[in-house]
Amino acid sequence: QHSRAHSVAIVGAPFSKGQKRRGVEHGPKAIRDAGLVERLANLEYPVHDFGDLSFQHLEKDDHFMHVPYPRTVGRATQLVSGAVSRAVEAGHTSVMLGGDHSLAIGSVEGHAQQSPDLCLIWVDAHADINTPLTSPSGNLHGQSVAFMLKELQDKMPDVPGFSWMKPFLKARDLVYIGLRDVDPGEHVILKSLGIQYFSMRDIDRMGIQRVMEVTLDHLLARKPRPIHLSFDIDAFDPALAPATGTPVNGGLTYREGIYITEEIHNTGLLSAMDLVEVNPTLGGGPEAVEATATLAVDVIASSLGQTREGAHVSLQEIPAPK
Ligand code: NNH
Ligand code: MN
Ligand code: MN
Ligand code: MN
Repeated sequence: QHSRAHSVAIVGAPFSKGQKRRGVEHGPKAIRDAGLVERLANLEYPVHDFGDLSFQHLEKDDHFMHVPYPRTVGRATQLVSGAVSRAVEAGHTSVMLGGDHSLAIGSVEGHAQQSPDLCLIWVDAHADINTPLTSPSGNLHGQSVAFMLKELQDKMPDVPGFSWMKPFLKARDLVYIGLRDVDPGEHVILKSLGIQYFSMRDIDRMGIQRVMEVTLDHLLARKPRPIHLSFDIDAFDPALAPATGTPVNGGLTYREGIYITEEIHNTGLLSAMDLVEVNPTLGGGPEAVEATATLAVDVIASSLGQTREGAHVSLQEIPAPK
């Protein structure tokens, strides 16, 4: 199956207050500097770069329990939601560049406003499904999915800043790939809601080909519907993606990561994606940062149809000498 060539909207989200390490707000610039727009232009898409959103930093934003910056993060996610919703409404495939992963609350919610039947593929070392009551760190980037899920509604306190949204996603419409650092509270949530996930151990056992077959079957067998891909760069092994806030050993290989995105592209159903947690102030130097940002560009280009086997869009025949 193959989709019509959608236009692509790039939405930069330079924001870092969903976690405690500054620098991830420079992720959008690092990814653009690694040649994102040029690489997508090679795919013959019309690319609209909408630039960076500008986030307000609220003066008075006290902790909620041990959760820092709840109102600032709530506002930021609301802004992202509006931008992604408008991009999808205008017919673009939305590409949100983070920033930290709390922004996905806004990105997936905004996408869901336009496509209420969407499904979500979360590629990450972490499950990001803590509630404020289970979170060891308090950081909102480790809680994004908990804000989305209908099944967790009565487990979530009213976090200041988030009254603009309601849970909109069912647990069966979500699949995780790449998990290897799951907190105890997250594990009980994954198990009690029966969420489909593939940890790195599952990838070791089954192979990435089978993982993608089961993932897409789980989400699309009943009916084809729009896909949201939320890709945390820390899903990759730290050897490949060192410039990120919480690296965890034993991550995806380059080929596993690209196979995931190729398979998602081949459904023709990708309608919005996030690429988050590239932090150019970490990783130990310019080479590490460039490697991480280039990898981010590879993930985005592959999600949007760049293939390893090559392609011929405007060429129909083998040229012969006259
Ligand atoms: N699970 C931890 C927490 O809740 C870490 C989350 N960190 C991430 N998530 N980078 O993708 O804080
Ligand atoms: Mn994450
Ligand atoms: Mn992560
Ligand atoms: Mn294609």
